[in-house]
Amino acid sequence: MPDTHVVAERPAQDQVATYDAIVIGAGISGMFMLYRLRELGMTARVFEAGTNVGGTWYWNRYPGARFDSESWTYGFSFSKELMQEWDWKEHFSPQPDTLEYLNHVADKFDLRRDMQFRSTVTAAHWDDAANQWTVTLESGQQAKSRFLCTAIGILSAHTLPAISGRDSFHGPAYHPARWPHTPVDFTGQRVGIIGTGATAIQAIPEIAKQAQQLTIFQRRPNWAAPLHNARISKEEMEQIKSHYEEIYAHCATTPMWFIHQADRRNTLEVPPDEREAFWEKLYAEPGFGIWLGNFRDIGVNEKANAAISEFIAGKIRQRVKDPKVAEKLIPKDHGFGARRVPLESGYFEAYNRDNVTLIDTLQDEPIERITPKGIRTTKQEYEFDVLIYATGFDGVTGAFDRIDIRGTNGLRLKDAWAESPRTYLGMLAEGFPNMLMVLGPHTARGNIPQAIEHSVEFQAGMLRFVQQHNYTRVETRPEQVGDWTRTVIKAAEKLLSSKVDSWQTGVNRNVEGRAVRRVLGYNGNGVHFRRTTDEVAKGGYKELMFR
Ligand code: NA7
Repeated sequence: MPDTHVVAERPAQDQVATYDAIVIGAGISGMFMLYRLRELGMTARVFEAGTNVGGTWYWNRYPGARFDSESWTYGFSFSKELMQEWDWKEHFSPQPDTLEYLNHVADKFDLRRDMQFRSTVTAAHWDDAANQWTVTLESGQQAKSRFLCTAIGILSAHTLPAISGRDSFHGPAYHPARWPHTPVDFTGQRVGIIGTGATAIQAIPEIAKQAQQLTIFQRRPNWAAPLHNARISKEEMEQIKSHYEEIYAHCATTPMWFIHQADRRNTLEVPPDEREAFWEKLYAEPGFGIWLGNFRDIGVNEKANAAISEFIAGKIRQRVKDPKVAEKLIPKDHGFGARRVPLESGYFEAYNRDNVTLIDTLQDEPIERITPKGIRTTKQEYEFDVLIYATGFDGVTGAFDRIDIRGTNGLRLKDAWAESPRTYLGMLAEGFPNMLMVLGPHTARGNIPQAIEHSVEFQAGMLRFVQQHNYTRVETRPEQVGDWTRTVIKAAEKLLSSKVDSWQTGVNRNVEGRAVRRVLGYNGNGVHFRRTTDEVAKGGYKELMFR
């Protein structure tokens, strides 16, 4: 994207500018937060590490990157005009189109005027006497604000593999979340990729088409199901536009804010033939239906989960020609849906190509080290021209950990959350006044932009309340934080996903101290979450303390 738009000017180094609010991050969260702050008449500054807006869709430019959620439920819904003027081209938008959309939003609402790019926030310290935050950037520049809005995303702190020799490789090595801005040409290249999460599952079929040889180092396989993407015709888009209100209203009634609603029946109550037919239908349909529109007990009942897992395993066996490779691609340590289900477009068929090799690093050939030439396993050294570390993220709390955030009495957020995050609704943290989190830990997520809009609307309402009463400070009550933390932990207890290592349970062995599972999101029903926040707002925010 061109960086020629009007952007906020930097103040001279020795000036400390003061704003009503500072927003960290210019992704979907930060963009909408800025829009609402302006409406409230507040002065605001957005600091963003990248060179333009887009967040996740700015950084993740790897081949095959796209939505796994229906495009037409994934845009902003706050502006009817915006919804009517934007045409999604595909049911599951590819990254370049999504970034174009977000740039369109930034242009339309002239958002960049209050944004400063190439500005990584390294610290945010609360001054109790002044009721103010001081934010420090990597450059040393500082700014002050009454409110601090963290809009830093749940998957923004990317992690490289903690494998010895990692930096010794002579060729280019890329993490998908720091992909070059010009396309990488893999023609004639020997490519090695570590990781088989949602990112790799999107990238592998695309890279396989180009590379001379693609070698995939898989530690644990993931259950994946077909995306079934398609272009959206003009007529279809018109049809979608005329139904936006119903579509978004419908999403608001589902637990994860997607179009998919779980089937009310329990798996094993349904006769096997009928069950198979239902699963065949879901497997042939686009999107998350096979996961979120499945029988309601597949995520909590071991036997039900074993049945759907066996169905999906059968599909993998059908699609992958070499039975040994197929077996390696079938997860054995967790059931279908217990980790976020990656949606794929020809992923399993990629293993039928002559130029693709799967190395099972758990069962067959553990990686010993990365070498100047490539990757050495316990069996041999593989030589590569390019390496890709599709090794994921320090999810949810990782981006917070990378900023030195200090609240009252110098309390470090990282210490306060060492064992578990402690928040109220995932939006306010105990001991951190005037810090508002969009997509903070323990909030409801699901369909991310809808979660963002809901969260920003709640926070904007709260700020309006602050203005109306001439308050300067808002914070949580410890008892509310305790109650909410217990609610969140209880909601996760019965889920099979809580018993599996993943970024969602906070496990990332590439990061020190991240080997223990934690609950990082609110896994209850999104409908209940909306009700709870609406009641807090209607009741005059009695759960919060104002001064
Ligand atoms: P994921 O889903 O966390 O996947 C990361 C992958 O990298 C996963 O297969 C890991 O294996 C593997 N990994 C990580 N570290 C290593 C090391 N050191 N050695 C070998 N293999 C490793 O991240 P993604 O980027 O794919 O997707 C993140 C989310 O983005 C996704 O859920 C969507 O919501 C969008 P493991 O499974 O840990 O054995």
